[in-house]
Amino acid sequence: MGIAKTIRPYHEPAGGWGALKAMGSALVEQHVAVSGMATLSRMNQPGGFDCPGCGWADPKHTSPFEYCENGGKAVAWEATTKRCTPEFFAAHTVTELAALGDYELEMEGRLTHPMRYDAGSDRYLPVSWEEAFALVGRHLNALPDPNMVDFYTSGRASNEAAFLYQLFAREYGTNNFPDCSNMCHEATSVGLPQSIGVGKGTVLLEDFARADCIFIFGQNPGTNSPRMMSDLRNASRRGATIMSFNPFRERALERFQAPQNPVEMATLTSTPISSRIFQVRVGGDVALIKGMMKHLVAADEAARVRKAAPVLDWDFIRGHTAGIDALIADLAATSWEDIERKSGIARADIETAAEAYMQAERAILVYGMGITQHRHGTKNVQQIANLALLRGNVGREGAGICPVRGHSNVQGDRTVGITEVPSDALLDAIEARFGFTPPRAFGHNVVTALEAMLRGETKVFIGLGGNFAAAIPDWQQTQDAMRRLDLTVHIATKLNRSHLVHGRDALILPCLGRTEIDVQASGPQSVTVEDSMSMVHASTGHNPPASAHLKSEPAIIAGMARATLGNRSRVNWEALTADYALIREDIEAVFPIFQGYNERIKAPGGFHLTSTARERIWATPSGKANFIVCEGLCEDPGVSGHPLWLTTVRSHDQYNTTLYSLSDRYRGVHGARDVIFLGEKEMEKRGLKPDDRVDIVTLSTDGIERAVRGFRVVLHPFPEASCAAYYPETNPLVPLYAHDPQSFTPASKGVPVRLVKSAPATGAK
Ligand SMILES: Nc1nc2c(c(=O)[nH]1)N[C@H]1C(S)=C(S)[C@@H](COP(=O)(O)OP(=O)(O)OC[C@H]3O[C@@H](n4cnc5c(=O)[nH]c(N)nc54)[C@H](O)[C@@H]3O)O[C@H]1N2
Ligand SMILES: Nc1nc2c(c(=O)[nH]1)N[C@H]1C(S)=C(S)[C@@H](COP(=O)(O)OP(=O)(O)OC[C@H]3O[C@@H](n4cnc5c(=O)[nH]c(N)nc54)[C@H](O)[C@@H]3O)O[C@H]1N2
Ligand SMILES: [Mo]
Repeated sequence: MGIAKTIRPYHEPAGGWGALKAMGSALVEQHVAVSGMATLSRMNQPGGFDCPGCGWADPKHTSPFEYCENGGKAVAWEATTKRCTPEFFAAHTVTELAALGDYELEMEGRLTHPMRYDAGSDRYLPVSWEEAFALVGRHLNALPDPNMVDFYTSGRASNEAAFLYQLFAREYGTNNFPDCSNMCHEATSVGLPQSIGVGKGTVLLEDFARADCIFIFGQNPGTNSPRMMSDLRNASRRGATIMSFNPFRERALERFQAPQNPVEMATLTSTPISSRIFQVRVGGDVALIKGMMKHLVAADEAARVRKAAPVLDWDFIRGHTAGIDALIADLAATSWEDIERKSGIARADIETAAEAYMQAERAILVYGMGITQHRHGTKNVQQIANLALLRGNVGREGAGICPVRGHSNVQGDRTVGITEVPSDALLDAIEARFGFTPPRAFGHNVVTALEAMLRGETKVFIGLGGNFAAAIPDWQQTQDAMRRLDLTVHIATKLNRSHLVHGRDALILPCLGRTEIDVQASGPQSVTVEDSMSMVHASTGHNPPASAHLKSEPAIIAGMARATLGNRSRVNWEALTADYALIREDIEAVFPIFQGYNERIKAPGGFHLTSTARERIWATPSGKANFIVCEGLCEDPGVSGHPLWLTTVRSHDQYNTTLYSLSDRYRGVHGARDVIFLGEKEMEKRGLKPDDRVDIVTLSTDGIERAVRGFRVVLHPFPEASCAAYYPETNPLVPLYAHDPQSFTPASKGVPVRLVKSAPATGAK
């Protein structure tokens, strides 16, 4: 496709008619035009299902229009009438399928039968559920050590499925729970407990209606949590100050036309969202936030001299926190010159942002993957906490820290026990309830799981949803390691890359989706999920299952558990599968915060799992909230010189590794994903012009070459020393070693790279 067709700048606001049109075409493309609309009307409603898209909260589940363009795409994707049947698998070898793109694989539609890999014909062949479960049992029971198995979870699994899954793995004997969260908000789960004693956000949706100021760091709400746009729009219309910090000028951070608002739609007007977007350099957030804090401290000092009202909340700082002196000393030792150079933002601009923050009585600090997916991800998160604590913006109405979670139940999965570092309290409670002794040794996260696979120690991989092989970093090495496994098992709704990067034995186990009716022995079942604001609520599917051969996730887990553990199990798997209310009783017994679980989910909107920090109770060893100093400003002190930092981002038309189309409307890219966004200065430095083809090469420190080739240069107003390209196509560039040392989050938003003009052969497309 020529450049004119590929690159077409988008001048409209985010949302609006463009969003409605895009949702309509997603429904048509998936052949669900009529039933899809009926399905959508039940989304996020009482008695309906929870949107399988993002983890943003819902306003009490009462408005008839609680869905958005990308939620609509997620539902259409699941409710599609297309089917990926045994006939399809019979017609293609796995080698042939592996040559297809990710978009093409999932476009085959919903999986209909359990399938087992047959090496002789290089095909997946149908297998009965009983044989599939027995195969899992045989492999697991043949291993000398349960820690040779990894139990991966993707964050769409319900609380009920996730709880059963961890129970199965722990009774089998391992805490190996690599989780999509390890590549996502782990820096939050590790960083915030050190700062404020809890690894989750501290705000509720109603706080957005009261905040005077909302800062958004490294998060793209118009694409990844579009229901948040109505909260931002309302805040903007009330006069709250919104400012964003992002290398991209994301359209939805600029202006938004609410598809639900008849006046904006009819008059083609929109609401401005951010009063300023500060285009921070990739990896420049520590510098940026230190700059803001430096200004706050200076302004406070000046106010003290003038005997004016203090800028810092000293009552809060003295009564509730520890570590302020070290923080102030570090800020004093950090020069404005370094702050400007590293963040790419002028001092005056940083001061403007800090002034807006100072003037707000109540501020919310929102952040996403632009903050967490760095080598200093944990430190990044903690700088946001520092900024909040300086003005007592935690545990007050209209104020707080708001990490925006990814998958719709990633937070819930962690709450109900998917963790590789279980507390004694959790293990004791499991033992007390079920009577088996769970293992105490900590297990694998994503990075350590991959390292163990590379060393050949791991033999079996089981995936509860997700697309592990595509989501992980360093494909060249890591996918090879996956191919050497004895058995790979994937519980999935659609065919994806992970099913083709398989072990010697391999199973694809197709499951019901969230939109579908789930009937078990006691009748139709509901599941529960927890959103980004810690609200727990029920989700009930209404569509007929995509195939009569599907099983629910809890039933599949129970089937594997029974086949593996047999009579030695202390868990009544059959009873739990027959009635999910019994699973919730078990969850409540193990986690007392779920007290009254089955009753409380009957309330529309569900119930809130209280957060201690919200009550200003600090569950830290010191009993105080902690200011935590980040030494220096650098992403990666090991990298010398001034490299170009690559960030890997989502387009508007993808859900993680699922591609809805090859376009990215708001950023003006159509029909192509092999592009690299580059600012004018960085292009000039390299003698590049738009449409040139380049190879992107990682500045690896382990001597291994990591490159992707023939990427098309797109001129974009991007900051210096920074560039961006799409995930997952650029995952081969992210070295496994390049992770945050504390949270082990791969640094997929900060890869040091160089660009090389592509050889003509790869360039001529
Ligand atoms: N439609 C849709 N919804 C989704 C998803 C999806 O793929 N599609 N994914 C779900 C999941 S699992 C997650 S985790 C969330 C992800 O949602 P987001 O957190 O929004 O994730 P990204 O789009 O990867 O990146 C976020 C933003 O960070 C910016 N950024 C990149 N590098 C930096 C940096 O160094 N500093 C700063 N300040 N900003 C930076 C990018 O330009 C981008 O605007 O969304 C969830 N919801
Ligand atoms: N370079 C780079 N890498 C990244 C990121 C990045 O920004 N840059 N982001 C990271 C993040 S934030 C995340 S969360 C991970 C995502 O990693 P994953 O969660 O592993 O990946 P997804 O793409 O969300 O998984 C999609 C697959 O899930 C299956 N699926 C969908 N719905 C269901 C269901 O209801 N049940 C079951 N059992 N299966 C279902 C389908 O088969 C589909 O193909 O990727 C991470 N990797
Ligand atoms: Mo995520």
